[in-house]
Amino acid sequence: MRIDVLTLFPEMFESPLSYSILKRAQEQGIVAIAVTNIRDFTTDKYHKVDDKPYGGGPGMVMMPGPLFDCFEHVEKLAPHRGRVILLTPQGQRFNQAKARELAAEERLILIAGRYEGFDERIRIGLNAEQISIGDYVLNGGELAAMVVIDAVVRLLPGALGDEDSAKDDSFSVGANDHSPLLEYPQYTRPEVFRGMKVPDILLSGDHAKIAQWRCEQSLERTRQWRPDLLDAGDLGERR
Ligand code: 9D3
Repeated sequence: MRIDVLTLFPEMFESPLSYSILKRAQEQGIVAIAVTNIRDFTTDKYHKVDDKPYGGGPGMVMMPGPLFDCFEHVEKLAPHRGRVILLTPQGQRFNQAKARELAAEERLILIAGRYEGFDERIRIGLNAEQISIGDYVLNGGELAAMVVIDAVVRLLPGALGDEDSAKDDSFSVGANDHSPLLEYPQYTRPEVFRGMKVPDILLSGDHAKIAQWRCEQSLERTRQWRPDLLDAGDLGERR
């Protein structure tokens, strides 16, 4: 997969892309991620990328000119157009189903905005989809773009080591990436930590019993902490 990111703050992407799974996936050629600065496509003396909204109102709006020029440059860097996605608070809520859908693409072009928003002709002219990562206000689309990249890349074949991917296989009980249930409680050494003991069942060696216990724990925690996940609508959506 190739992912292009258009942003006014390319440096923000450097650190998140240089660790762990995202780093390894790039090194192994599973994904190529290119970050392009929209400001490089300004033509005026002040490298202006925003302007006042027509009709008045607070804040500034991203101008269409530099973004279109940037997009048209980036678009030509690879054969497929793929999916063109604006990160905006108005978008559809990003979730695991959307991550799986995007992971099936050859290419993504993510556009992160700043200021109060994009000139509407950007969305229309680029025929872009919109994605929001949740109902809270960020300072721009960059962190949202990184969230999408993180969630999508780990789904690409080979991106996870064997150890990680095994968790998602059909033999795991209770929670996995396709399940609407929360994770069961996990323990590692020592057997007793500050007076708190690992549940006996996990030390019993009875794998059928352990599987059943984990399943019950997943269900109970979901009931207690995320009952919304057990709503019929949600169950259907995730399958
Ligand atoms: C005054 C109305 N505000 C909309 C809620 C203006 C506004 C605030 C913050 C416009 C853009 C932003 C910056 N946010 C994003 O670019 C963004 C975002 C977010 O704020 N929350 C969740 N997902 C996303 S994706 C991009």
